[in-house]
Amino acid sequence: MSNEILNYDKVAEASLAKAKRDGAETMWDRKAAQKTQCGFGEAGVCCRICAMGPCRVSPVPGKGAERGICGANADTIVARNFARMIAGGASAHSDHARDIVHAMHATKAEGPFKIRDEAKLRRISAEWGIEGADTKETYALAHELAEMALGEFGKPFGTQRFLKRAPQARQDVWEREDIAPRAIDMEVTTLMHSTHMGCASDYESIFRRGMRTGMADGWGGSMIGTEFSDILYGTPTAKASSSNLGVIDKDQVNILIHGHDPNLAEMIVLAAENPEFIEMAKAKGAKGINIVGMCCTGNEMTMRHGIKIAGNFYQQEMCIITGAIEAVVVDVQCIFPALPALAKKYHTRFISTSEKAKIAGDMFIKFSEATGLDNANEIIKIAVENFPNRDASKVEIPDIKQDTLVGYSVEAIIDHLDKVVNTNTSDAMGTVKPLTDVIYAGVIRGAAGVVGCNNPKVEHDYAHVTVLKELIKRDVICVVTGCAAQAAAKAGLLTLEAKEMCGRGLKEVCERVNIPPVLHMGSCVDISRILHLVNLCADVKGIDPALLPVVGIAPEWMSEKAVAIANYVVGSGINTYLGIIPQVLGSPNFTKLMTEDCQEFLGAHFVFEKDPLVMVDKIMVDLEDKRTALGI
Ligand code: BF8
Ligand code: SF4
Repeated sequence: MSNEILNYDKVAEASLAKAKRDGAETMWDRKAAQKTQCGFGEAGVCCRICAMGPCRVSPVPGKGAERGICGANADTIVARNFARMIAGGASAHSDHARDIVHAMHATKAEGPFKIRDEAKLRRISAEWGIEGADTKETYALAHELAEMALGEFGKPFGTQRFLKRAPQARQDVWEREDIAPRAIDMEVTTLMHSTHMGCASDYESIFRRGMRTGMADGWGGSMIGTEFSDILYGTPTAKASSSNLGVIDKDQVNILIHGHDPNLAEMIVLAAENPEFIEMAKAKGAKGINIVGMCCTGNEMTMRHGIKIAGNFYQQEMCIITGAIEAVVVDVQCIFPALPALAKKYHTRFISTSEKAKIAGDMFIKFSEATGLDNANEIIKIAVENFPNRDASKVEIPDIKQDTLVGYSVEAIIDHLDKVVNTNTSDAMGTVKPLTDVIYAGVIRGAAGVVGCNNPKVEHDYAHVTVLKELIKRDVICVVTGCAAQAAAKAGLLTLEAKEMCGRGLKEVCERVNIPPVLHMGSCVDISRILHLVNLCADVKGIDPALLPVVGIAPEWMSEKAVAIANYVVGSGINTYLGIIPQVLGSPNFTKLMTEDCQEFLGAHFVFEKDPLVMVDKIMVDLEDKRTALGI
């Protein structure tokens, strides 16, 4: 096992050494077993869309087979493979959102699924044109809005309702280029159809359809997921939390919540407050119940409740290896199928809860809105009863944790800006204008959304943290979500003290507004919060967001969801920097379309750059070019 790429992370070394002692297999062992990864797959030129194949065309033009059996060339094969990743990613985000909407449809005043942000319910209802949004009875309105939202997935006509949030100039681009997404399911289905054997072969046409499907994710599924979760569980406000494996407490019953959908996790957090369970835990010899989060379920719960962050994607095995987790509870997405077998090396119970993500190997407890709180109670009981089974000789929790600030929804950011504006000027309150103003004034040179996963192709967290540190040093304010946010949390960047790492301008802004230079905006569906924020800033000036000095960055991405995200960010006019090269290089034409040509019709493009320091240099040139073009 090569540990070179783990050097950056101090937790990893000890944790993996312990795994070895315990005879536990990790992702690093499996990565080594994979040996050299397939060059055809890496270049995107392997096609197994039909059973005449698999066909592999040459990743190097002019060498070897140039076409599959049906005649598809590298351009078509690469475009189709890439498009199908977008379809996978858009489906995952959007189907998650649909479950949130169903939960909203099941709300009742007497709970446990109830409306917690009524003002937002009424605001979104008014935005979507529901008559009587101000006056209707809360739950009648919630059910009406939920039904309307379900229509966004399958309505036969029209485009996504949230598109109207963008400035007119951007909406015009979408209309002109025919990338305004229609019903979410329709976009995914159409894309799967287009990329079926013997359908579209024109790579640009496939790219555009992929882009529209990505847009259905960002402005449809993800935005619905975020906004409706806020209505159900509360819009996040700034709060303190802590992060890294050290948040696991050897004296308590530790429950790890992992995945993406907050519906069950909310019930678990609610149920864990029950004094009966605390007493039960004490009777078993524990001091209490400690819920810790991972991946985006962790992000959802830290944003709304300050739940401690055990780590990001690549630490999911390390949590179990501490030997101190009584139960791992998972919902959907980014969960290693390896976890149940790893859990069996310890006393840990592994509980999967979604039929969409039933994971073989230990327990399955079927979650539904009707039984949600009962499911949560059962899970907590299992965890508490498992505490005495813990083997003290196997417990080793790295003594590393970092205080962190979380909870920066768009509303929370505006709230912080208001507090400054209110005391110092007569500017309008309740807007992002002060943020746009400091960018235009040059105090801040620009803004970056840093998002996405971990990937064993690179040093873990190194790219995230390097990009963030270098950008804030250069007065670029950063917002983060997903596993990038958790990397930032562990590195101490989500603190007020991190202002000391900033350039002079950003430091002053952090001091005046009382915010960290890197703001945790939530889970990966919450990249829709970033979209909303950027579009509000553009709206202040009445311009296309493509003109703003703003970039999107995914330094260590790995999932199909990240591909969908990158597409909707570019489609929204924001240049997007990818630290992991997507599997498209087998088609120089498609690569050029992504990295250059699409600039012409979308006003934005992708940039592939593995080296985070070189990436930052490129980003600074990009931001300064945008500033020059704006005359600021
Ligand atoms: O949706 S950043 S590894 S946890 S895919 Fe997964 Fe990637 Fe993490 Fe969240 Ni997003
Ligand atoms: Fe081969 Fe064409 Fe079938 Fe793909 S669709 S597997 S290239 S024959």
